[in-house]
Amino acid sequence: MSKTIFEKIIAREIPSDIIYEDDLVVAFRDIKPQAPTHVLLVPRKPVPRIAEAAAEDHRLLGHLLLKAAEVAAKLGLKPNGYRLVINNGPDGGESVPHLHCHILGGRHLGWPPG
Ligand code: DGP
Repeated sequence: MSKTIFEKIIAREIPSDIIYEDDLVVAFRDIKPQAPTHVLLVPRKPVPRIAEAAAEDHRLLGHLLLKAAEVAAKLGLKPNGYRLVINNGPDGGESVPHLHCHILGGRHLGWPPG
């Protein structure tokens, strides 16, 4: 299987603005920001999408969410709030088949999403 663009970012094979990493996840700025702050938090393990996550990913998924909140706070988003988004499949708007959590903030975000 060929590497996803996010695996290449994680491996430093292509450049990106990495703002956090640990043994399980990596966070970097989205190349096409949809808000003043737009960061992607991805597991190092190439789980294609949340629908493909397995019971063994339990700890990884918990870690991902806790780190999303931590990274959002580090980015100064905690006082005004922010949104976490995980797109799944064509109708969900998924374009990269490597699980990622969008962290969006810095402006008021409308609801419902488009
Ligand atoms: P999604 O549509 O949920 O699969 O989101 C994929 C996001 O990935 C999208 O907001 C743009 C971002 N993206 C795609 N290619 C790159 C890249 O090469 N570098 C960075 N930093 N972000 C990328």
